[in-house]
Amino acid sequence: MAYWNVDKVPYVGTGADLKSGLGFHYYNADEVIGGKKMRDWLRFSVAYWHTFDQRLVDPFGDGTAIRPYDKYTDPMDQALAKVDYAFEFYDKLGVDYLCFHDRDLAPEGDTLRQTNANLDKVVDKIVENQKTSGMKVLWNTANMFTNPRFVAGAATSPYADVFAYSAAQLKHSLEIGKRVGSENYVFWGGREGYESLWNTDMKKEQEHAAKLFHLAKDYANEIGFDAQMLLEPKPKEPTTHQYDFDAATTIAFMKEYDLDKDFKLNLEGNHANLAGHTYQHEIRVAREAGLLGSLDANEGDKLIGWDIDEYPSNLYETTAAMYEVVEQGSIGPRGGLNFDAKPRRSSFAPEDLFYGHIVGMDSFAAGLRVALKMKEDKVLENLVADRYSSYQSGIGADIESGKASLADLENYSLDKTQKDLRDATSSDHLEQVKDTINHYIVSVLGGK
Ligand code: XUL
Ligand code: CO
Repeated sequence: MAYWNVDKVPYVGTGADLKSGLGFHYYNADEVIGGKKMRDWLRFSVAYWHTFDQRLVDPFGDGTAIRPYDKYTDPMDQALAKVDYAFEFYDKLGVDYLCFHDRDLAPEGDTLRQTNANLDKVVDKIVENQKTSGMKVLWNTANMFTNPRFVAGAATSPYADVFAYSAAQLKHSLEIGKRVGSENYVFWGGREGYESLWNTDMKKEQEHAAKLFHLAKDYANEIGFDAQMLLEPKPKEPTTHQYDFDAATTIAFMKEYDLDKDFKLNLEGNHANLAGHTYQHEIRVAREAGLLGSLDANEGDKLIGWDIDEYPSNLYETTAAMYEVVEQGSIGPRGGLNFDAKPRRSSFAPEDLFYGHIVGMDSFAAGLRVALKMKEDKVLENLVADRYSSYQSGIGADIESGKASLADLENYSLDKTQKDLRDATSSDHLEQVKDTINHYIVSVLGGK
């Protein structure tokens, strides 16, 4: 039976009619580029929450989404039916991975025991569908931010019962991760932060957050759930300050609490922007620390101040992100690109879920093609090597090797004139570099 009124999305390439509609122009799943199939470079994943549950609400308005399973009025009937819609969606789109929160899948009961029973029924159906489709789970997670019990956090809640409940919820979520074979397990601490420092014991809250992460990893080891653990930074929203602020802050936290051996980072475009960074910056920081785990694919909007989770379409940003990925050789040991993204409130039709993923997948596929070509031609590599070449000999080599003391450097510098130091620098021709990048984007994609 066809649940979505859309055909399987074909690869049409760039030769097709510009307005040809549903089709990939740059994403050709089985094409080998840079030594790997595109599907293996990108490992695209569909986010259950935004794709199947999101009603397209915003802070000022109700949801506008029209979804084909709205006809099911009983929440459990709808939850079970949605699994069928989801798996047909994955097949038609041609993705290999899905991601979900526990609460995306099934309604809560009054007790955790009842909630777990609802959830297990839906997970049974997901496991069945995985067997027939081969779909894999990139990561799962526990939603510990929506229910009012998490008003002041989950692990960082001042209320011990809430910590205990969160740990219990997490335990079941890890068991589900094992059942569905999740390759990673994500923690996004939506409410693990504070509204005000005046009533907050920040040290205690951060110790509690670390405690729950350690408990989770220990339990995963105990049950043989071999997922890569990931922390997902975000600076704020819904809290005024979230402890996992950005990549650098989270890495410092991981090192302080001895989590950096077992955890890596899941980085998201719009979160980077909220922290005052580019996506590329966040990926670079994680990559250079050896802690890049996976990516949530979306983008923000310069004109809107909140997390809008827009499908990525900015080729400049996707090229920059994929440049870092190509540099690392992969997104992460088991990473992928999960579309933590939703349509705008005005694109409320069911097929817009396809268009959104198509523009996102095509944008990252395009970025990958450009980044690989830039890397192959060593454009930026040569430029960067040249920029730092003064460290290869003379005083630069002495600085690098640790041979030069402050006294040596004083001796070397004392009689250098203003002109000598001006002559030691040279223009980086940054505008020319940017023109080169534009030229790569246009020519690589145009020639494809
Ligand atoms: C929220 C966000 C979450 C996490 C998973 O901004 O990104 O959807 O990815 O909880
Ligand atoms: Co996310």
